[in-house]
Amino acid sequence: MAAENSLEIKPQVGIIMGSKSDFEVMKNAAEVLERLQVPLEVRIVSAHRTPHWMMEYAEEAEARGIKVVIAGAGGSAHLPGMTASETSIPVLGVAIKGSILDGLDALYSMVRMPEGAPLATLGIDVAGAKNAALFAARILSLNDPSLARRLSGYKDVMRATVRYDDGRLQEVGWQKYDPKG
Ligand code: RP5
Repeated sequence: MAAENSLEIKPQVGIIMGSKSDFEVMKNAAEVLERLQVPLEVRIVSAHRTPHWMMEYAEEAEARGIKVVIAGAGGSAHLPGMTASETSIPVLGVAIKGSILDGLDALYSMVRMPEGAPLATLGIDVAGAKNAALFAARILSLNDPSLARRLSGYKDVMRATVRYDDGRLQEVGWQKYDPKG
């Protein structure tokens, strides 16, 4: 019903991945955005197995209210680049490590985009996925002061964690320090 639909929170970030095998990495991006209260959607969109669906997603994302796409893929990794080619909104690529070549194949594929089709490439695997989420949030925070405050709080927690870790290291001494403890 129209009244119900108007209350729906539209996703602002679209997280897409080439395969369900990318999920364990890409869910890290979703978790960061959820923590920052950024509305998101998570979809499986394969450049090679569902090329028409990929184009449809890229063509319609902006009109559906998506402001940034985070695209993760491994291997030849065409999804992020092709999505960046079709849409005008920012696309952030995450290279998935996969079972061979350590993710360098996907990373090189993403950083070799030709002039005119910009794809921001954030890195490989979990750190790449988390940083893609933080970068997406930074883009959105330019027009959202309360998100900017939440991002600042995220940094505060990070800083406090490092200071706590250092405090523990000093307390027990490096000879006895257990980083997992
Ligand atoms: C890519 O191929 C996907 O992004 C995935 O990283 C990789 C392997 O996919 P599966 O064979 O595991 O489905 O398109």
